[in-house]
Order: sequence, then structure tokens, then C-alpha cells
Amino acid sequence: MKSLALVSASIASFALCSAKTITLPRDASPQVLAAEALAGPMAAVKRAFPNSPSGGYAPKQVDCPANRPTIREATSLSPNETAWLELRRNHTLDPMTSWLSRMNISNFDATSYMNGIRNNVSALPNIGLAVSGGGYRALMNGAGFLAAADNRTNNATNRGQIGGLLQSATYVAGLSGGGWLVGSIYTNNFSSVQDLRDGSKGSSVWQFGNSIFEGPASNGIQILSTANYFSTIQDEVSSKEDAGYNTSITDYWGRALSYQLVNATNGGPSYTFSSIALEPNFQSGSIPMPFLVSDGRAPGTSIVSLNSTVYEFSPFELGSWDPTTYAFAPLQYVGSNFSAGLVPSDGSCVEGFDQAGFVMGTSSTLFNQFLLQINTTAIPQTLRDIFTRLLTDLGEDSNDIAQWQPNPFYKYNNATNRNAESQQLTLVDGGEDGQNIPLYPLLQPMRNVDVIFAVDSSADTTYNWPNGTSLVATYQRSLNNTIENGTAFPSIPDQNTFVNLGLNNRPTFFGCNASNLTGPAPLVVYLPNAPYIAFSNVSTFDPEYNDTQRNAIIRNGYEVATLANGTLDAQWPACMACAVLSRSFDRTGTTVPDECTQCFNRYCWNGTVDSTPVEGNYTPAFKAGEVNLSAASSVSRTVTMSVSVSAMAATVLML
Ligand SMILES: *[C@@H]1O[C@H](CO)[C@@H](O)[C@H](O)[C@H]1NC(C)=O
Ligand SMILES: *[C@@H]1O[C@H](CO)[C@@H](O)[C@H](O)[C@H]1NC(C)=O
Ligand SMILES: *[C@@H]1O[C@H](CO)[C@@H](O)[C@H](O)[C@H]1NC(C)=O
Ligand SMILES: *[C@@H]1O[C@H](CO)[C@@H](O)[C@H](O)[C@H]1NC(C)=O
Ligand SMILES: *[C@@H]1O[C@H](CO)[C@@H](O)[C@H](O)[C@H]1NC(C)=O
Ligand SMILES: *[C@@H]1O[C@H](CO)[C@@H](O)[C@H](O)[C@H]1NC(C)=O
Ligand SMILES: *[C@@H]1O[C@H](CO)[C@@H](O)[C@H](O)[C@H]1NC(C)=O
Ligand SMILES: *[C@@H]1O[C@H](CO)[C@@H](O)[C@H](O)[C@H]1NC(C)=O
Ligand SMILES: *[C@@H]1O[C@H](CO)[C@@H](O)[C@H](O)[C@H]1NC(C)=O
Ligand SMILES: *[C@@H]1O[C@H](CO)[C@@H](O)[C@H](O)[C@H]1NC(C)=O
Ligand SMILES: *[C@@H]1O[C@H](CO)[C@@H](O)[C@H](O)[C@H]1NC(C)=O
Ligand SMILES: CC(=O)N[C@H]1CO[C@H](CO)[C@@H](O)[C@@H]1O
Repeated sequence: MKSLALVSASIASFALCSAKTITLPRDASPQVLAAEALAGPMAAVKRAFPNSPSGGYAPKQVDCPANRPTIREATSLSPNETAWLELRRNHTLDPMTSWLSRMNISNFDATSYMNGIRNNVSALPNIGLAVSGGGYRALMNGAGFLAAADNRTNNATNRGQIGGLLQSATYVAGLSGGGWLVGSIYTNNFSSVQDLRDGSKGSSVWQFGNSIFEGPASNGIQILSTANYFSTIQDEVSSKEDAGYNTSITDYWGRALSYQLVNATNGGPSYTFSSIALEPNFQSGSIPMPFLVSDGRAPGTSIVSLNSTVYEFSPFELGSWDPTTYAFAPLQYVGSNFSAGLVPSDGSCVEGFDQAGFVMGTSSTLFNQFLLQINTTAIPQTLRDIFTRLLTDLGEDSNDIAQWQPNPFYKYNNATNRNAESQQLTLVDGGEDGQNIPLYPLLQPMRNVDVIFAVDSSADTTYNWPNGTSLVATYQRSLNNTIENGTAFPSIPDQNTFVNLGLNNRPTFFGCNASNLTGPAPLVVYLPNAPYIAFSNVSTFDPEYNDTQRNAIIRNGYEVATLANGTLDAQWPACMACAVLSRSFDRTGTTVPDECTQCFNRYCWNGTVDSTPVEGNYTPAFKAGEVNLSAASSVSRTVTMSVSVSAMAATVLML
């Protein structure tokens, strides 16, 4: 709060300056003017959930409901999730039956198997999907996987394809760049990747050719001038300050990001994450539940997987299962002044704090760095001044912090809650503790997830390929009795083994043998980013991709998911189905079909370790040959792309 006056002063001077400066679009062609004219009426288009009571970015006080919101202990799933699961599990029956049949396991009648367990939810397979962090690379590679898994994608239900897996899943989790993907799909009413990629008239969604430094474009035409774009963002964030809330660089970052991810005027400043729970298709249990993941980190400290407090955002709640918090807050009312679990009887409730872009920004705070590359960008001087002051206030080493203030868990669970005495909850990028795949919500034993498809687009190696580091981090955490709190995880070998045995270059199953685990844990289908048809190892901090590059990386992710349409292994779709059914077979005492045994022999990590140090840099070869994408694509309408590996020197930390 110290610098509030200064910040407000500079905002005021910016407003003044923008009022007297006539800003012209970069290219005042008739198309630009037409696009601007179109942008006006769009403000009237109401999508499903711009429900912040302020009508804009700022949170607002509201009358508390008769049932005043409370913080709950993490002893069970929320009643909301439990009620929703009854609908959702039932809704997965038909798509899963259809999907398993199409995956065509030899000598196995999936339809009669599923009919046999229809009325026995505890026997049904329970599927979770997880998309890692790694900036736009992770968004695009993860999008390829979700496109392949989505029965709405053209041709995704043809022979050899895996469309329908998404419709069969109970949960979809994203973190950082993977959180942009999940957040974009869900804030746009569960749009398909194909639709988000192709956009629509007047929409700037997924147009990564215009970097967040420039502002949104529609079909290549800039809608707002860069100056107008930044002044709009500044006005929005200052409205939150004016309403009495501390802000951080994450607020600016979340706003900027939203222009690319949320298909609504100005990136939908009044869209909340909790409003996803009000979407009819979510309420009816017709679509999976989304999670975004963040870590708790106090200013001036660092974290690793062994001592991080991991927070999950669902449409219902924000909270953590870790003993270091062990509580959940109703997301819609986060921002209210909770103390010891209650909003004081003389206090009012607040809504609109959980702004969708702010939640996505909170899961990806490492990318605040983007906005701090201020010498190289078009960010106006006044905004740079604000950043400088925010950094002075919090300290340079805290430029990645999202301030969730007031702390919903203030004076709650005093004995073990690390933040019980803190008025603010500071959240950071979900990958900062090394767990760059958002497995956390899916490992909670109360969720009973059987199988997780874990898409890893981490940049662990010099040339931005994954090497299993994220799984190693989650495995290590599962061995610490204090922090794991009941979450078992399959054994995971060291990273040298990943590279030496090629476990980071093709799909690998971990935890196939349920009796070799320390507790109930899902089977993990690890799907590492690798070059199938395009170099998808672009740098985490590259902020700009033309449509050709974007589509090629999405297409590559599609090939990762289908093993190049089954050309690398015609049995792959059946093997995916075997992974889905494995725990269910155990529970129903079903003999494992022969083809599944073959699959498990081929894809399960069998405990072999080769920890010999890896010499030189890991430079994988194309797995399916670089193809002419304009001829081969179903998810892509592009020409060939060539991204040179040498241009992709690693800039980054662990993402
Ligand atoms: C969650 O459950 C509570 C209590 O039943 C209910 O009042 C609330 O409306 C539910 N929230 C959502 C988003 O469905
Ligand atoms: C389960 O879903 C089917 C349609 O797939 C529906 O007819 C049935 O009423 C649902 N049952 C429950 C208990 O929700
Ligand atoms: C996709 O799956 C859903 C859920 O089963 C179904 O309602 C829908 O018709 C399917 N769409 C396509 C294009 O197959
Ligand atoms: C974007 O929003 C417009 C207006 O609501 C809608 O017509 C269009 O289908 C949306 N596009 C996507 C990709 O969701
Ligand atoms: C977490 O562990 C790391 C490595 O041991 C240490 O540097 C850091 O200070 C610890 N952080 C907290 C919050 O305990
Ligand atoms: C185990 O977890 C606790 C809680 O996060 C942490 O304080 C402790 O340092 C961890 N143990 C090791 C060996 O890292
Ligand atoms: C711009 O870059 C120069 C040289 O790297 C550096 O000294 C200066 O602090 C930077 N300015 C800002 C505002 O970050
Ligand atoms: C936690 O401690 C505070 C005093 O610091 C106290 O007011 C509060 O009631 C305690 N909360 C609980 C749940 O015991
Ligand atoms: C794996 O990635 C980690 C994290 O970047 C790195 O420290 C390690 O050297 C890598 N090991 C191999 C074998 O690639
Ligand atoms: C089985 O469990 C042991 C002990 O945890 C572990 O060392 C081994 O790697 C596990 N095997 C597999 C295939 O996961
Ligand atoms: C879809 O599949 C059909 C038949 O295999 C093929 O002719 C067509 O080109 C495919 N469409 C796309 C967009 O890939
Ligand atoms: C299974 C398990 O160990 N649960 C513990 C998680 O942490 C809370 C808070 O410390 C304990 O109360 C649970 O028993």
C-alpha cells in the first residue's frame, strides 16, 4: 500500500496524457477503421459469465447471502464437487463406452464390459488430464493433445484417432502456459481447440502473432492502438486499486494475457473463474471440471516441491490439501475479509476478485518477466514507472508474486497453516516448485482418479525438451511424510534414466502395477513433447508466433497424442484404452486382455534404471519426418514451418 499514492499519481498523469494525445492506430487503413467500428458493437454481446458485480475488473462489496460464506477444512471434497461428480461420472458413461469401443482392444468387448459396470460408479474408470506449464509452447503442444482427445475435432473419431477421451474425462488440469489453454477453453464456454485456433470474425482469441506488447489484432488487423491497449489495462487495474485492493504486476499480466485468451471485448474484464460453475454444460455435468494450479510463496523465500504449499483453483474453490494450509475458500467470495474462517458479522462480502484473467495470471506469474522486458517493448513510460514502483515496493525478487489480499485463510488452522498470521496470501507460478505438470489436484485420494494423461512441455534440457524433472519433483514430494498428506505417486527414475532410456521421447506409463505402490495412486501416462513433425521446442519466453508456427506446434502436439496417427504404433489407441481400464480391471477382477498385456510390456516403465551421466546436449530427431503441413493437416491449415534449433537457446529457469 505504501506506493499507492505514487502509483495513482502516475496513473492520473497517464490518463491526462492519453486524453490530450490523439492516438492513431498503427495503420489507419479502411480495414482498421472497419475493425474498430466492429469492436464497438461487440461490447453489447454478452457471453455466459461476465458476472463481476462491479461490471469491470474491480472486485465489489455485495450483501452476504443468507448462508454466509465460510472456509472449510480439507477433510473431504466440497459438497459442490460431490454433487457435481454424481452428474459427471454418469455423463462419462456413454462417451467412454463409445471411445473404448473405437480404441478397439482385440478380443475385448468394451461395450459389454461397460454395461456390466454401468450401475457401479466405483468400478468405472475415472480419467484426469493434465497439461504442463511452459509458456506458449505448453499452450500449443497441450492444445494439440486436447484437440486429438476432443471428439469435436475434424476426423478425430476416425480409425487410429483418439477423439472422445476429453468427453470421457472427469477432470482437466492446467498450470501456467497449460493454464492459459485450460482457462481459455473454459472461459469461452468449453470451445474446442479447433475453434479457438481458427478464431472468429472480430475476435482476437489465439492470435499470437500480435504479442502482448502490442495488443490485440483481429485477422491481422490491430483493433486497439498499442497506446489505447495499455491505457485500458491501466485503467482496469487502477479501478481495482481504487476499490481498495493491493495489486501487483500479475494484475497487468493477467489483463494483457486475457486479450489473447478470452473471446470478449477487452479480454472480458468482468469474467470470473467461479462463473464457470454457472455454465449450463458444467452444471449438468456434461463437461469435465477444470483446475488451475499455483504455489504459495512468501516474499523473499524460495520453494521446492518438498516444502511448497500447492493451491488449486476449481470453479468452486481456492485452497490446498497440504497440511500447511489444509483449507478451502468458496472462490466466488474470495476477496471477502475472512478471519478464522468467517466473514465477521459486521463485515460485508466481496465478489469479483477471482477475475478469470487474474486467476490465469496467478498460475503463470513467471511471465511477469514479459512485462518487465521494458527496454525492448512498446510499453509506455508511465506504465514502466508503475512497474518500477511496484518492484521497489515488493522487492525485485518478488516480481513474480500475485497478491491475494485479504488472505482467505487468515487465522484459520493456526496450528499448521503457514499463512495463518499473514493478511495476504502470495501466490506464484504453479511450476515454481518444479512440479510443472498439474498432477496435484488429480492425486488427491478423495478424487479416486485412475489414470492421468500427463502432457509435459517443460523446457528441462538446453534445447527446451522435457527430461522428466517434473515427475521426479512430484515423486520426491510423495516420499516426504509431512507434506504428501496421503498422496501416493508411482516410482519415477532419475532424469539421466529418462534420457538414456528414451522415456522423455515417447509415451511412458508409470505405476502400472497397483500392488507396487505405497497407497492408491493413478496410473500416469506420460506424454513428453518431442519433435514428430515440427520443432516444438520454442523458447518459453518467445512471446510471438505467426499462425503457421502456432498451427505447426499444435499439429505436433496432435501427433504426440496419436503417435503420428498410429503410424509409429498401430496399437497405440488400444494401449491408451488399456491404461484407462487398468485400475478398473483390478477392481472388477477382470482378466487383462492379451493386447493390454502387450501394451503394458511395451509402454510401462519396468523399473530399469540407467543413471549414467548424459554426455552432450539432448537433440532428438524427427519421429515422423518433417511433413508438408498444408497437405497433411486435419488440425492445421498451414505451410511448412522451420524453426531452427540454434535460435532456441534456453533463456529460462525450469519451465
Ligand atoms: C455450492 O453449494 C452451496 C451449498 O449447497 C450452494 O449454496 C452454492 O450455490 C453452490 N455453488 C455453486 C457454484 O454451485
Ligand atoms: C445418467 O445419464 C443418463 C443419460 O446418459 C440419464 O438418462 C440418466 O437419467 C442419468 N442418471 C442419473 C442418476 O443422473
Ligand atoms: C462428442 O461427445 C459428446 C458426449 O458424448 C456427444 O454428445 C457429441 O455428440 C459428440 N460429438 C461428436 C461430434 O461426435
Ligand atoms: C467469439 O465470440 C463471438 C461473439 O460471441 C462468437 O460468435 C464466436 O463464436 C466466438 N469465437 C470463439 C472461437 O469462441
Ligand atoms: C525450501 O527448501 C529449499 C531447499 O532446501 C530452501 O532453500 C528454501 O528456503 C525452503 N523454503 C521454505 C519456504 O521453507
Ligand atoms: C518435508 O516437508 C516439510 C513440509 O513442507 C518440510 O518442512 C521438510 O523440510 C521436508 N523434508 C525434507 C527432507 O525436505
Ligand atoms: C534498460 O536497460 C539498461 C541496460 O541494460 C539498464 O541499465 C536499465 O536499467 C534498463 N531500464 C529499465 C527501465 O529497466
Ligand atoms: C487462530 O488464532 C487467532 C489468534 O491469533 C484466534 O483469534 C483464532 O480464533 C484462532 N483460530 C482458530 C480457528 O482457533
Ligand atoms: C534435466 O533437467 C534438469 C532441469 O533443467 C537439469 O538440471 C538436468 O541437468 C537435466 N538432465 C538431463 C539428463 O537432461
Ligand atoms: C516398485 O516399487 C519399488 C519400491 O518402491 C521401486 O523401487 C520400483 O521402482 C517399483 N517398480 C516399478 C516398476 O514402479
Ligand atoms: C479427414 O479424413 C478424410 C478421410 O480420411 C480425409 O479425406 C480428409 O482429408 C480429412 N480431413 C482433414 C481436415 O484432415
Ligand atoms: C492422510 C493424512 O495424513 N491427512 C492429514 C493431512 O493434514 C491434516 C492437517 O495437518 C491432518 O489433519 C490430516 O490427518
